[in-house]
Amino acid sequence: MAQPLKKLMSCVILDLDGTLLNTDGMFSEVLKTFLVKYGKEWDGREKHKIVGKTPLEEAAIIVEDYGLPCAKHEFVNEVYSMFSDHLCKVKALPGANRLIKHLSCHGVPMALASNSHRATIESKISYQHGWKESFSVIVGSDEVRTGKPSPDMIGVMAGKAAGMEVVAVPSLPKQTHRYTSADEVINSLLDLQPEKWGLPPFQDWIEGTLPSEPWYVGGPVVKGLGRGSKVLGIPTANLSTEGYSDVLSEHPSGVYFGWAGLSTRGVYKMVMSIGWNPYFDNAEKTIEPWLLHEFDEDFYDEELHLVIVGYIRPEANFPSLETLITKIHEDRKVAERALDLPLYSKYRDDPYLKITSSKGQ
Ligand code: ADP
Ligand code: RBF
Ligand code: MG
Repeated sequence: MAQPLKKLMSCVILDLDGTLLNTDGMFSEVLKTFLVKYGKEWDGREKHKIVGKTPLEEAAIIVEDYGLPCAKHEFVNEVYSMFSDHLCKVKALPGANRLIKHLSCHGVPMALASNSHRATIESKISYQHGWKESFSVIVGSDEVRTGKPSPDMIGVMAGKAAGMEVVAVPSLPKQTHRYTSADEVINSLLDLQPEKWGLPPFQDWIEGTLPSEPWYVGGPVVKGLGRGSKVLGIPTANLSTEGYSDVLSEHPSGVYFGWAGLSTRGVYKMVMSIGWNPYFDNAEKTIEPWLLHEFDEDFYDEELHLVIVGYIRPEANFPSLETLITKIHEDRKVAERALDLPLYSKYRDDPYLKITSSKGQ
């Protein structure tokens, strides 16, 4: 039988801020510092309004909302000079380096289209190893007649207007509904499946898991919403997200696995969810490790340290509680099996799991 023709992508156009680079984080940092000068406090309330806006539009919103006694262009200039001092600290978002390396290794031409000015783009990416050489074309908003959403400059609407296939990666949580015109909305670049778009598939998945450099979270086990055992039959020893905003912003919400050390008991395999539990639509982000061991009793307040070694999938919504439970049990099996691989089992001996101090770091 004849196969339907698969649409082959010949090139990829990438957005920069909030897609490849964690510039949102930097924006808040700069604004906080800036507003203090005017005796104001940045509370993050503008975040939703300024995503995807040009710098002048952003400035207008902020100057107005905070009632700043300065002209918009002064604000832009000042914030921009502070930006340039912060650019070296901007981090690549999860999966950005992996994607760029993958596409360049396979000779897929890449372009970068950003609403920043060309010079700002150049300095932003100059701190990221190997990025500049990977793009055959870089276009800034000062180099086209009309910026996004016109197709001169690629955004979701712009990409569709130009007849392209568009994958959106919202940089703020719970925003999927704002990208209905995209062909797919994914939670982070880790979830991109290039083969869906006629591009070479990633080959770094191992038995249903994506290995990562290990990362560390710990603290006393806190009370959750009392749902894990009662509603799902799956207890999760919740950790407080306080003090972990940096680590958490570096890692997308999702299902992860690794090793868990309990101060008085030992080291166990662990599978966990981090995020807003779309099925329950939590208001707060939670860290919920399920230790893969039968315990005879609760261990609230006990010190729990986690070494997270890989990723399994994004958090998802489910049509029923049963399907959610079935999926979590699948995650458990994936984690249990993977943690026996030498690649992951070696972290069982990580000193972070042998807790000696009373407080997690
Ligand atoms: P909560 O909403 O307070 O987190 P859960 O129903 O999720 O309540 O139950 C979690 C508690 O159950 C943990 O804090 C821990 O004390 C206990 N517990 C017992 N067995 C396990 C396990 N295998 N993994 C995680 N927690 C467990
Ligand atoms: N909740 C969701 O709403 N969507 C998920 O995809 C999801 N995946 C999970 C995966 C694992 C391994 C675990 C332990 C939990 C997951 N949960 C998910 C979280 C679950 O909703 C949470 O543990 C309960 O709400 C109890 O607080
Ligand atoms: Mg819990």
